[in-house]
Amino acid sequence: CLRRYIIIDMVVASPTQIHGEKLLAIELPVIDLSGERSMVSSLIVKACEEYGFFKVKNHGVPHDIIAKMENESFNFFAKTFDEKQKAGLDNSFGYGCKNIGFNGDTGEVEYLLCNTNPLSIAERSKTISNDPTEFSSAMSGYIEAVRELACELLDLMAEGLWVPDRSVFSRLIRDDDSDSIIRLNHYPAMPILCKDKDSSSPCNHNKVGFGEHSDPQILTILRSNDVGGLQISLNDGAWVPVTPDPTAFCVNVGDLLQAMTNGRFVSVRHKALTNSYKSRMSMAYFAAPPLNARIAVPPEMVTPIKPALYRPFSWAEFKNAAFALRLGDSRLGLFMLE
Ligand code: GA4
Repeated sequence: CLRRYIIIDMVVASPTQIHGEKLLAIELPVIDLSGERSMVSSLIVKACEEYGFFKVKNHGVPHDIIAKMENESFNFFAKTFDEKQKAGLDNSFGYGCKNIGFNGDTGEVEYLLCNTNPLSIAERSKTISNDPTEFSSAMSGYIEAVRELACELLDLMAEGLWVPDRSVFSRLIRDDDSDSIIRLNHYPAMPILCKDKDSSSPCNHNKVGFGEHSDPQILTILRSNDVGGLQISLNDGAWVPVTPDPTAFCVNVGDLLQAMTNGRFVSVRHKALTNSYKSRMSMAYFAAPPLNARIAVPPEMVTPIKPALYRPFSWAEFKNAAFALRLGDSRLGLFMLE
């Protein structure tokens, strides 16, 4: 059974509670990739349909590759603001602080956003690290390993969906022109300040690090340190805190995968809150197709009972729409058929 809810008593203040919102503690499905293949693929499909999120263990990404990347990320964010600004934003890539996207969204986060192309990583590393070769090798090694994991998961999804072309999704990411990106996030600890000391209501306003949104790409592979903050939205409006687990990856369906599965998989809205005591670090790989890729449903997934929900579109078209909107806006609606 995948679904296990525990309702948290709202009277008790906890760092993950948000004032006035229904909050559920849920255990996301944890899928062991070393299990029997057909069982693993059907568990993944079920998780993508029910939650759009799941965790994977025995994922095959070597510990030293993760540790090396996390160490580089830690060293970068430990630099002074002036030093970090040398990797400053150009066309949304590079170092950013508090500003998210181009349309006025903000959050308590600083980040490094990079294209995953090896040449552009080598070039950008010169502005990021005092030892660019080391940084570039850590990042390229990490990207290669998580791309492999993303492709494996996408193949398992195609198998679980009984799509005859098993690499229909992963092919888009393996493409040399794939527009995949990587984002290193640092959410500094943000003490909660109680404005009204005499109030009987608990002080539970954790600041928003990265506001509510869905990921536009195909699949996101997220790794965080042992500090919580990620919350996912269930369709009844409840927010679910995800327990951090540095030994696992948290995987979520993006908008494109929702479109390519004709709405069977859900691209679920999520957000990251800051922690009041500890800083949170996360590394997100956003698996995306080439800009000119045509995003369409495999024909087997369209039936008279389940007619096509979205018109075919290119990733460039979708990406432009996403970047023209605010972070929390819904984008797939623009591509829905009548
Ligand atoms: C959400 C997922 C990734 O972090 C990201 C974000 C991007 C940005 O931070 O510049 C976006 C956001 C994300 C969705 C809508 C647009 C674009 C900010 C924003 C307002 C890098 C991505 O690809 O889309």
